[in-house]
Amino acid sequence: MKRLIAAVCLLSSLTACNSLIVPPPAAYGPTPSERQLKWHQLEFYGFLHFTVNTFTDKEWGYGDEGEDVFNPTDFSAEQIVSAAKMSGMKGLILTAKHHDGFCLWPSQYTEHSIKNSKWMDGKGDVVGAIEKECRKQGLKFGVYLSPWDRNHAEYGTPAYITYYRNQLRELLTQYGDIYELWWDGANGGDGYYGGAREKRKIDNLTYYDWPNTLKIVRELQPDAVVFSDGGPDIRWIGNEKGIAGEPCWATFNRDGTAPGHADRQSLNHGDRPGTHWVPGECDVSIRPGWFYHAKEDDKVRSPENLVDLYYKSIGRGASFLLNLPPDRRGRIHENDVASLKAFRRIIDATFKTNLAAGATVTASNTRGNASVYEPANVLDDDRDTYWTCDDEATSAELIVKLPRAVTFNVVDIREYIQLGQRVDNWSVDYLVNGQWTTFATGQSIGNRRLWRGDAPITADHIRLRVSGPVCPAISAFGLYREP
Ligand code: FUL
Repeated sequence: MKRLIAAVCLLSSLTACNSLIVPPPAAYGPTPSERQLKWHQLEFYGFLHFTVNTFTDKEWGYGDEGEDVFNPTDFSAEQIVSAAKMSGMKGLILTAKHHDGFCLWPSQYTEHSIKNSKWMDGKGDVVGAIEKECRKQGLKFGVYLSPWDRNHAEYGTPAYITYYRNQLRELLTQYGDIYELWWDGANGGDGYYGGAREKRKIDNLTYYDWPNTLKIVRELQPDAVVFSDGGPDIRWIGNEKGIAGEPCWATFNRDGTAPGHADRQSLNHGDRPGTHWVPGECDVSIRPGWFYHAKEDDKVRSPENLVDLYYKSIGRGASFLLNLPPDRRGRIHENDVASLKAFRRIIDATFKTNLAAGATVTASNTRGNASVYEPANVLDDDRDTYWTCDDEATSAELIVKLPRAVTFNVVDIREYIQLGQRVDNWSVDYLVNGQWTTFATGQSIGNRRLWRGDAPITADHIRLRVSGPVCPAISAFGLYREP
Protein backbone atom coordinates (compact mmCIF):
# COMPACT_ATOMS: atom_id res chain seq x y z
CA MET A 1 0.00 0.00 0.00
CA LYS A 2 2.77 2.43 0.98
CA ARG A 3 4.54 1.72 -2.28
CA LEU A 4 1.34 2.43 -4.20
CA ILE A 5 0.91 5.77 -2.44
CA ALA A 6 4.55 6.67 -3.11
CA ALA A 7 4.07 5.85 -6.80
CA VAL A 8 0.93 8.00 -7.00
CA CYS A 9 2.77 10.78 -5.19
CA LEU A 10 5.52 10.72 -7.75
CA LEU A 11 3.09 10.83 -10.63
CA SER A 12 0.45 13.24 -9.36
CA SER A 13 0.14 16.55 -7.61
CA LEU A 14 1.03 17.20 -4.00
CA THR A 15 -2.66 17.69 -3.21
CA ALA A 16 -3.67 14.27 -4.49
CA CYS A 17 -0.73 12.70 -2.69
CA ASN A 18 -1.55 14.40 0.58
CA SER A 19 -5.19 13.34 0.55
CA LEU A 20 -4.15 9.75 -0.13
CA ILE A 21 -2.01 9.72 2.98
CA VAL A 22 -4.56 11.64 5.06
CA PRO A 23 -8.04 10.94 3.70
CA PRO A 24 -10.67 13.70 4.04
CA PRO A 25 -13.31 13.38 6.75
CA ALA A 26 -16.42 11.37 5.94
CA ALA A 27 -19.35 13.45 4.72
CA TYR A 28 -21.88 14.40 7.39
CA GLY A 29 -25.60 14.05 6.70
CA PRO A 30 -27.12 14.85 3.29
CA THR A 31 -24.81 16.40 0.70
CA PRO A 32 -25.54 18.40 -2.47
CA SER A 33 -25.92 16.71 -5.85
CA GLU A 34 -23.80 17.85 -8.81
CA ARG A 35 -26.69 19.92 -10.16
CA GLN A 36 -27.19 21.56 -6.78
CA LEU A 37 -23.48 22.35 -6.50
CA LYS A 38 -23.59 24.14 -9.84
CA TRP A 39 -26.66 26.04 -8.73
CA HIS A 40 -24.99 27.04 -5.43
CA GLN A 41 -22.39 28.95 -7.44
CA LEU A 42 -25.02 31.29 -8.92
CA GLU A 43 -26.35 32.86 -5.70
CA PHE A 44 -28.06 35.82 -7.40
CA TYR A 45 -30.41 35.55 -10.36
CA GLY A 46 -33.62 37.07 -11.63
CA PHE A 47 -37.25 36.42 -12.32
CA LEU A 48 -39.20 37.96 -15.22
CA HIS A 49 -42.96 38.12 -14.68
CA PHE A 50 -44.44 39.05 -18.02
CA THR A 51 -47.77 38.06 -19.60
CA VAL A 52 -51.30 39.38 -20.29
CA ASN A 53 -51.35 40.70 -16.70
CA THR A 54 -48.78 43.31 -17.73
CA PHE A 55 -51.45 44.77 -20.02
CA THR A 56 -54.57 44.23 -17.87
CA ASP A 57 -52.92 45.59 -14.70
CA LYS A 58 -53.63 42.38 -12.79
CA GLU A 59 -51.55 40.00 -10.68
CA TRP A 60 -53.56 36.88 -11.45
CA GLY A 61 -55.29 36.76 -14.85
CA TYR A 62 -58.64 34.94 -14.84
CA GLY A 63 -57.82 32.99 -17.99
CA ASP A 64 -60.35 34.66 -20.30
CA GLU A 65 -57.99 37.33 -21.64
CA GLY A 66 -57.92 37.60 -25.43
CA GLU A 67 -54.56 36.79 -27.04
CA ASP A 68 -54.40 40.31 -28.50
CA VAL A 69 -54.12 41.72 -25.03
CA PHE A 70 -50.44 40.78 -25.11
CA ASN A 71 -48.88 43.54 -27.19
CA PRO A 72 -45.58 45.06 -26.04
CA THR A 73 -44.83 48.26 -27.94
CA ASP A 74 -41.04 48.18 -27.89
CA PHE A 75 -39.93 44.75 -26.69
CA SER A 76 -36.21 44.34 -26.22
CA ALA A 77 -34.75 41.12 -24.90
CA GLU A 78 -31.40 42.84 -25.15
CA GLN A 79 -32.46 45.62 -22.75
CA ILE A 80 -34.07 43.19 -20.30
CA VAL A 81 -31.11 40.82 -20.12
CA SER A 82 -28.61 43.71 -20.00
CA ALA A 83 -30.39 45.14 -16.94
CA ALA A 84 -30.18 41.76 -15.22
CA LYS A 85 -26.55 41.26 -16.14
CA MET A 86 -25.55 44.75 -15.06
CA SER A 87 -27.06 44.05 -11.62
CA GLY A 88 -24.86 40.98 -11.21
CA MET A 89 -27.50 38.34 -11.88
CA LYS A 90 -26.17 35.02 -13.16
CA GLY A 91 -29.41 33.75 -14.68
CA LEU A 92 -33.03 34.58 -15.51
CA ILE A 93 -36.23 32.59 -14.98
CA LEU A 94 -39.11 33.62 -17.25
CA THR A 95 -42.83 33.01 -16.65
CA ALA A 96 -43.37 31.00 -19.83
CA LYS A 97 -46.93 30.49 -18.57
CA HIS A 98 -48.49 32.09 -15.48
CA HIS A 99 -51.80 31.07 -13.84
CA ASP A 100 -53.85 32.70 -16.66
CA GLY A 101 -52.59 30.01 -19.04
CA PHE A 102 -51.31 32.38 -21.77
CA CYS A 103 -48.12 30.97 -23.30
CA LEU A 104 -45.20 33.23 -24.16
CA TRP A 105 -44.01 30.70 -26.72
CA PRO A 106 -45.95 29.27 -29.69
CA SER A 107 -46.95 26.01 -28.04
CA GLN A 108 -48.48 23.49 -30.41
CA TYR A 109 -50.79 22.24 -27.67
CA THR A 110 -52.96 25.35 -27.23
CA GLU A 111 -54.34 28.26 -29.19
CA HIS A 112 -53.98 30.44 -26.11
CA SER A 113 -50.52 31.74 -26.88
CA ILE A 114 -48.44 34.42 -28.44
CA LYS A 115 -48.99 32.84 -31.86
CA ASN A 116 -52.55 34.20 -31.87
CA SER A 117 -51.64 37.70 -30.73
CA LYS A 118 -51.12 40.62 -33.09
CA TRP A 119 -47.67 41.16 -31.66
CA MET A 120 -45.16 40.50 -34.43
CA ASP A 121 -48.06 39.12 -36.48
CA GLY A 122 -48.12 36.07 -34.24
CA LYS A 123 -44.53 35.21 -35.19
CA GLY A 124 -43.01 36.28 -31.88
CA ASP A 125 -41.56 34.00 -29.20
CA VAL A 126 -40.66 35.68 -25.92
CA VAL A 127 -39.25 32.47 -24.44
CA GLY A 128 -36.94 32.06 -27.44
CA ALA A 129 -35.93 35.72 -27.50
CA ILE A 130 -35.01 35.86 -23.81
CA GLU A 131 -33.29 32.49 -24.00
CA LYS A 132 -31.12 33.54 -26.96
CA GLU A 133 -30.20 36.83 -25.36
CA CYS A 134 -29.29 35.08 -22.08
CA ARG A 135 -26.92 32.78 -23.99
CA LYS A 136 -25.45 35.76 -25.81
CA GLN A 137 -24.78 37.69 -22.60
CA GLY A 138 -23.62 34.64 -20.63
CA LEU A 139 -26.60 34.23 -18.28
CA LYS A 140 -28.28 30.94 -17.51
CA PHE A 141 -31.90 30.48 -18.51
CA GLY A 142 -34.77 28.93 -16.59
CA VAL A 143 -38.55 28.66 -16.91
CA TYR A 144 -41.65 29.00 -14.75
CA LEU A 145 -44.50 26.85 -16.00
CA SER A 146 -47.51 27.39 -13.76
CA PRO A 147 -49.22 24.12 -12.79
CA TRP A 148 -52.47 25.98 -12.13
CA ASP A 149 -54.03 27.00 -15.46
CA ARG A 150 -57.20 29.12 -15.31
CA ASN A 151 -57.65 29.04 -19.06
CA HIS A 152 -57.53 25.35 -19.78
CA ALA A 153 -60.88 23.58 -20.17
CA GLU A 154 -59.50 20.30 -18.84
CA TYR A 155 -57.84 21.68 -15.74
CA GLY A 156 -58.72 19.35 -12.87
CA THR A 157 -58.87 16.20 -15.03
CA PRO A 158 -56.08 13.74 -15.96
CA ALA A 159 -56.07 15.16 -19.53
CA TYR A 160 -54.62 18.41 -18.21
CA ILE A 161 -51.63 16.59 -16.74
CA THR A 162 -50.85 15.26 -20.20
CA TYR A 163 -51.16 18.81 -21.55
CA TYR A 164 -48.84 20.14 -18.84
CA ARG A 165 -46.26 17.46 -19.58
CA ASN A 166 -46.45 18.10 -23.31
CA GLN A 167 -45.75 21.76 -22.70
CA LEU A 168 -42.91 20.90 -20.39
CA ARG A 169 -41.39 18.72 -23.11
CA GLU A 170 -41.58 21.64 -25.54
CA LEU A 171 -39.82 23.96 -23.13
CA LEU A 172 -37.20 21.40 -22.13
CA THR A 173 -36.31 20.41 -25.70
CA GLN A 174 -36.58 23.61 -27.75
CA TYR A 175 -34.66 26.15 -25.69
CA GLY A 176 -31.26 24.69 -24.93
CA ASP A 177 -29.99 24.07 -21.40
CA ILE A 178 -32.46 25.00 -18.69
CA TYR A 179 -30.79 25.59 -15.34
CA GLU A 180 -33.91 25.83 -13.18
CA LEU A 181 -37.54 24.86 -13.47
CA TRP A 182 -40.06 26.66 -11.26
CA TRP A 183 -43.14 24.83 -9.99
CA ASP A 184 -45.43 27.28 -8.31
CA GLY A 185 -47.66 26.13 -5.46
CA ALA A 186 -50.66 28.43 -6.02
CA ASN A 187 -54.02 26.80 -6.77
CA GLY A 188 -56.60 29.51 -6.21
CA GLY A 189 -59.67 27.64 -7.44
CA ASP A 190 -61.82 29.77 -9.68
CA GLY A 191 -61.12 30.51 -13.33
CA TYR A 192 -62.35 30.66 -16.90
CA TYR A 193 -61.56 26.99 -17.67
CA GLY A 194 -62.57 27.07 -21.33
CA GLY A 195 -65.77 29.01 -20.56
CA ALA A 196 -66.98 27.02 -17.54
CA ARG A 197 -66.21 29.99 -15.26
CA GLU A 198 -66.26 28.00 -12.08
CA LYS A 199 -64.26 26.97 -9.06
CA ARG A 200 -62.14 23.83 -9.40
CA LYS A 201 -60.46 22.22 -6.44
CA ILE A 202 -57.60 19.80 -6.81
CA ASP A 203 -55.63 17.85 -4.21
CA ASN A 204 -52.16 19.31 -4.57
CA LEU A 205 -50.54 16.18 -3.11
CA THR A 206 -51.94 13.75 -5.67
CA TYR A 207 -53.47 15.53 -8.68
CA TYR A 208 -50.28 16.52 -10.51
CA ASP A 209 -48.47 13.18 -10.05
CA TRP A 210 -45.20 15.10 -9.64
CA PRO A 211 -42.86 12.09 -9.39
CA ASN A 212 -43.66 11.11 -12.97
CA THR A 213 -43.35 14.67 -14.23
CA LEU A 214 -39.98 14.88 -12.51
CA LYS A 215 -38.84 11.85 -14.50
CA ILE A 216 -39.38 13.86 -17.69
CA VAL A 217 -37.25 16.70 -16.35
CA ARG A 218 -34.45 14.36 -15.30
CA GLU A 219 -34.56 12.64 -18.68
CA LEU A 220 -34.56 15.82 -20.78
CA GLN A 221 -32.54 18.21 -18.62
CA PRO A 222 -30.51 16.23 -16.10
CA ASP A 223 -28.64 19.36 -14.93
CA ALA A 224 -31.74 21.44 -14.23
CA VAL A 225 -32.66 22.04 -10.60
CA VAL A 226 -36.36 21.85 -9.79
CA PHE A 227 -37.82 24.43 -7.44
CA SER A 228 -41.03 24.14 -5.45
CA ASP A 229 -42.26 24.28 -1.86
CA GLY A 230 -40.70 20.90 -1.35
CA GLY A 231 -37.89 20.96 -3.90
CA PRO A 232 -36.91 18.29 -4.81
CA ASP A 233 -33.72 20.30 -5.50
CA ILE A 234 -34.41 23.84 -4.27
CA ARG A 235 -37.05 24.81 -1.74
CA TRP A 236 -39.21 27.91 -1.38
CA ILE A 237 -38.12 29.96 1.59
CA GLY A 238 -41.67 30.16 2.95
CA ASN A 239 -42.31 33.87 2.25
CA GLU A 240 -42.25 36.23 -0.72
CA LYS A 241 -40.19 38.85 1.11
CA GLY A 242 -36.78 37.49 0.08
CA ILE A 243 -35.79 36.66 3.65
CA ALA A 244 -34.31 33.37 4.81
CA GLY A 245 -34.64 32.28 8.43
CA GLU A 246 -31.93 32.79 11.01
CA PRO A 247 -30.50 30.18 11.03
CA CYS A 248 -31.28 28.67 7.63
CA TRP A 249 -30.09 25.09 7.07
CA ALA A 250 -29.71 23.60 3.60
CA THR A 251 -31.01 20.32 4.99
CA PHE A 252 -34.74 19.72 4.97
CA ASN A 253 -37.25 16.97 5.72
CA ARG A 254 -38.53 16.69 2.19
CA ASP A 255 -40.73 13.61 2.40
CA GLY A 256 -44.44 14.40 2.24
CA THR A 257 -43.92 17.84 0.67
CA ALA A 258 -45.12 18.94 -2.78
CA PRO A 259 -45.63 22.23 -4.65
CA GLY A 260 -48.08 24.16 -2.47
CA HIS A 261 -47.68 21.73 0.40
CA ALA A 262 -44.98 22.24 3.04
CA ASP A 263 -44.58 23.71 6.50
CA ARG A 264 -43.55 27.38 6.30
CA GLN A 265 -41.40 27.30 9.41
CA SER A 266 -39.47 24.36 8.05
CA LEU A 267 -39.15 26.04 4.64
CA ASN A 268 -37.80 29.20 6.21
CA HIS A 269 -35.23 27.59 8.51
CA GLY A 270 -34.64 24.15 7.00
CA ASP A 271 -34.40 21.18 9.36
CA ARG A 272 -31.45 20.18 11.50
CA PRO A 273 -30.94 17.30 11.23
CA GLY A 274 -32.74 17.01 7.90
CA THR A 275 -33.25 14.10 5.55
CA HIS A 276 -32.25 15.78 2.25
CA TRP A 277 -30.08 18.57 0.89
CA VAL A 278 -32.71 21.08 -0.34
CA PRO A 279 -31.32 24.61 -0.01
CA GLY A 280 -33.61 27.64 0.09
CA GLU A 281 -34.34 30.19 -2.61
CA CYS A 282 -35.59 33.65 -1.59
CA ASP A 283 -37.98 35.04 -4.20
CA VAL A 284 -39.08 38.63 -3.99
CA SER A 285 -40.11 41.35 -6.41
CA ILE A 286 -38.33 44.67 -6.91
CA ARG A 287 -41.82 46.23 -6.75
CA PRO A 288 -44.88 45.41 -4.60
CA GLY A 289 -46.40 43.31 -7.42
CA TRP A 290 -44.88 40.51 -9.47
CA PHE A 291 -46.18 42.06 -12.70
CA TYR A 292 -45.64 45.58 -13.94
CA HIS A 293 -48.11 48.27 -12.84
CA ALA A 294 -47.45 51.91 -13.75
CA LYS A 295 -48.84 52.96 -10.36
CA GLU A 296 -45.89 51.22 -8.72
CA ASP A 297 -43.24 53.16 -10.66
CA ASP A 298 -42.39 55.09 -7.52
CA LYS A 299 -42.47 52.00 -5.29
CA VAL A 300 -39.32 50.33 -6.60
CA ARG A 301 -37.14 48.92 -3.82
CA SER A 302 -34.22 51.15 -2.94
CA PRO A 303 -30.63 50.01 -3.54
CA GLU A 304 -30.13 49.84 0.24
CA ASN A 305 -33.16 47.60 0.61
CA LEU A 306 -31.83 45.28 -2.12
CA VAL A 307 -28.47 45.14 -0.35
CA ASP A 308 -30.24 44.23 2.88
CA LEU A 309 -32.05 41.39 1.06
CA TYR A 310 -28.72 40.20 -0.36
CA TYR A 311 -27.44 39.68 3.19
CA LYS A 312 -30.70 38.08 4.35
CA SER A 313 -30.80 35.56 1.49
CA ILE A 314 -27.35 34.78 0.07
CA GLY A 315 -25.82 35.69 3.42
CA ARG A 316 -27.88 32.95 5.08
CA GLY A 317 -26.88 30.20 2.69
CA ALA A 318 -29.86 30.57 0.33
CA SER A 319 -30.11 32.18 -3.12
CA PHE A 320 -31.58 35.56 -4.04
CA LEU A 321 -34.23 35.43 -6.81
CA LEU A 322 -35.19 39.01 -7.58
CA ASN A 323 -38.14 39.69 -9.86
CA LEU A 324 -37.90 42.39 -12.53
CA PRO A 325 -41.24 42.88 -14.27
CA PRO A 326 -40.97 44.06 -17.89
CA ASP A 327 -43.33 46.96 -18.57
CA ARG A 328 -45.85 47.44 -21.39
CA ARG A 329 -43.07 48.36 -23.76
CA GLY A 330 -41.40 45.04 -22.98
CA ARG A 331 -38.48 46.65 -21.16
CA ILE A 332 -37.27 46.99 -17.59
CA HIS A 333 -38.41 50.38 -16.37
CA GLU A 334 -35.81 53.13 -15.86
CA ASN A 335 -36.51 53.35 -12.10
CA ASP A 336 -35.81 49.65 -11.63
CA VAL A 337 -32.63 49.91 -13.69
CA ALA A 338 -31.41 52.87 -11.62
CA SER A 339 -31.97 50.99 -8.36
CA LEU A 340 -30.23 47.87 -9.68
CA LYS A 341 -27.25 49.92 -10.81
CA ALA A 342 -26.78 51.55 -7.42
CA PHE A 343 -27.26 48.19 -5.67
CA ARG A 344 -24.55 46.63 -7.82
CA ARG A 345 -22.20 49.51 -7.09
CA ILE A 346 -22.55 48.90 -3.33
CA ILE A 347 -22.05 45.13 -3.64
CA ASP A 348 -19.02 45.51 -5.91
CA ALA A 349 -17.42 48.12 -3.70
CA THR A 350 -17.98 45.93 -0.62
CA PHE A 351 -16.62 42.68 -2.00
CA LYS A 352 -13.82 44.08 -4.18
CA THR A 353 -11.04 43.31 -1.70
CA ASN A 354 -10.85 40.60 0.91
CA LEU A 355 -9.16 42.46 3.74
CA ALA A 356 -8.02 39.15 5.21
CA ALA A 357 -5.88 38.46 2.13
CA GLY A 358 -2.18 38.31 2.94
CA ALA A 359 -2.81 37.19 6.51
CA THR A 360 -1.06 34.30 8.22
CA VAL A 361 -3.65 31.74 9.23
CA THR A 362 -3.10 29.25 12.02
CA ALA A 363 -5.51 26.73 13.50
CA SER A 364 -6.08 24.86 16.73
CA ASN A 365 -6.00 21.63 14.69
CA THR A 366 -5.25 20.62 11.09
CA ARG A 367 -6.22 17.17 9.88
CA GLY A 368 -3.19 14.88 10.09
CA ASN A 369 -1.06 18.03 9.95
CA ALA A 370 -1.36 17.60 6.20
CA SER A 371 -0.73 20.65 4.03
CA VAL A 372 -3.67 19.72 1.80
CA TYR A 373 -6.01 20.72 4.67
CA GLU A 374 -4.03 23.73 5.86
CA PRO A 375 -5.79 26.74 7.37
CA ALA A 376 -4.44 29.03 4.60
CA ASN A 377 -6.86 27.30 2.21
CA VAL A 378 -9.62 29.58 3.47
CA LEU A 379 -7.90 32.54 1.80
CA ASP A 380 -6.93 31.03 -1.56
CA ASP A 381 -10.11 31.97 -3.45
CA ASP A 382 -10.63 28.34 -4.40
CA ARG A 383 -13.86 26.76 -3.17
CA ASP A 384 -12.45 23.30 -3.73
CA THR A 385 -9.77 23.61 -1.09
CA TYR A 386 -10.61 23.77 2.59
CA TRP A 387 -9.29 23.69 6.12
CA THR A 388 -10.36 20.65 8.08
CA CYS A 389 -9.44 18.91 11.29
CA ASP A 390 -8.95 15.50 12.85
CA ASP A 391 -12.21 13.69 13.47
CA GLU A 392 -12.10 14.35 17.23
CA ALA A 393 -11.74 18.13 16.73
CA THR A 394 -15.43 18.94 16.58
CA SER A 395 -14.70 22.37 18.09
CA ALA A 396 -11.87 24.26 16.47
CA GLU A 397 -10.58 27.72 15.76
CA LEU A 398 -8.69 29.64 13.13
CA ILE A 399 -6.61 32.69 13.86
CA VAL A 400 -6.09 35.21 11.09
CA LYS A 401 -3.06 37.39 11.78
CA LEU A 402 -2.73 40.43 9.56
CA PRO A 403 0.50 42.35 8.95
CA ARG A 404 -1.39 45.51 9.90
CA ALA A 405 -4.81 46.30 11.31
CA VAL A 406 -7.78 46.37 8.94
CA THR A 407 -11.19 47.96 9.34
CA PHE A 408 -14.15 45.78 8.42
CA ASN A 409 -17.85 45.35 9.15
CA VAL A 410 -18.68 42.30 7.01
CA VAL A 411 -17.62 38.71 7.57
CA ASP A 412 -17.96 36.09 4.82
CA ILE A 413 -17.63 32.34 5.59
CA ARG A 414 -18.17 29.27 3.44
CA GLU A 415 -18.25 25.59 4.30
CA TYR A 416 -16.96 22.95 1.93
CA ILE A 417 -20.52 21.73 1.39
CA GLN A 418 -19.51 18.64 -0.58
CA LEU A 419 -18.91 17.18 2.89
CA GLY A 420 -22.30 18.31 4.18
CA GLN A 421 -23.32 21.01 6.60
CA ARG A 422 -20.98 20.33 9.51
CA VAL A 423 -20.95 23.46 11.64
CA ASP A 424 -23.70 24.15 14.16
CA ASN A 425 -22.29 27.24 15.88
CA TRP A 426 -19.77 29.84 14.79
CA SER A 427 -18.32 33.05 16.22
CA VAL A 428 -15.92 35.66 14.93
CA ASP A 429 -13.84 37.52 17.50
CA TYR A 430 -11.17 40.21 17.32
CA LEU A 431 -8.30 40.99 19.62
CA VAL A 432 -8.12 44.31 21.45
CA ASN A 433 -5.52 44.94 24.16
CA GLY A 434 -4.91 41.22 24.51
CA GLN A 435 -8.63 40.46 24.96
CA TRP A 436 -10.83 38.61 22.49
CA THR A 437 -14.14 40.35 21.87
CA THR A 438 -16.96 38.76 19.89
CA PHE A 439 -17.95 40.58 16.71
CA ALA A 440 -20.49 38.12 15.35
CA THR A 441 -21.99 34.82 16.33
CA GLY A 442 -24.59 32.53 14.81
CA GLN A 443 -25.74 29.08 13.82
CA SER A 444 -25.34 27.46 10.40
CA ILE A 445 -22.90 28.35 7.61
CA GLY A 446 -23.46 26.19 4.51
CA ASN A 447 -22.76 27.62 1.08
CA ARG A 448 -22.18 31.13 2.40
CA ARG A 449 -22.63 33.03 5.59
CA LEU A 450 -22.44 36.81 5.57
CA TRP A 451 -22.59 38.88 8.71
CA ARG A 452 -22.91 42.62 8.59
CA GLY A 453 -22.07 44.56 11.73
CA ASP A 454 -23.47 48.02 12.41
CA ALA A 455 -20.13 49.55 13.28
CA PRO A 456 -16.78 48.79 11.65
CA ILE A 457 -14.08 47.08 13.70
CA THR A 458 -10.35 47.73 13.43
CA ALA A 459 -8.08 44.82 14.38
CA ASP A 460 -5.07 42.82 13.19
CA HIS A 461 -5.99 39.50 14.88
CA ILE A 462 -9.33 37.91 13.99
CA ARG A 463 -10.53 34.52 15.18
CA LEU A 464 -13.13 32.14 13.80
CA ARG A 465 -14.53 29.56 16.22
CA VAL A 466 -16.68 26.72 14.97
CA SER A 467 -18.31 23.71 16.56
CA GLY A 468 -20.64 20.94 15.47
CA PRO A 469 -21.32 17.22 15.61
CA VAL A 470 -18.24 16.48 13.47
CA CYS A 471 -15.00 18.26 12.56
CA PRO A 472 -15.47 21.38 10.39
CA ALA A 473 -14.53 21.87 6.73
CA ILE A 474 -14.24 25.58 5.92
CA SER A 475 -13.43 26.66 2.39
CA ALA A 476 -13.45 30.45 2.67
CA PHE A 477 -13.11 33.26 5.14
CA GLY A 478 -13.33 36.93 4.23
CA LEU A 479 -13.42 40.35 5.85
CA TYR A 480 -14.93 43.27 3.98
CA ARG A 481 -15.93 46.84 4.52
CA GLU A 482 -19.06 48.40 3.16
CA PRO A 483 -18.58 51.74 1.43
C1 FUL B 1 -46.82 32.91 -6.51
C2 FUL B 1 -47.73 33.29 -7.66
O1 FUL B 1 -49.10 33.15 -7.32
C3 FUL B 1 -47.40 34.74 -7.97
O2 FUL B 1 -48.22 35.28 -8.94
C4 FUL B 1 -45.94 34.78 -8.42
O3 FUL B 1 -45.78 34.08 -9.63
C5 FUL B 1 -45.05 34.19 -7.34
C6 FUL B 1 -43.60 34.11 -7.73
O4 FUL B 1 -45.49 32.92 -6.98
O5 FUL B 1 -47.15 31.73 -5.93
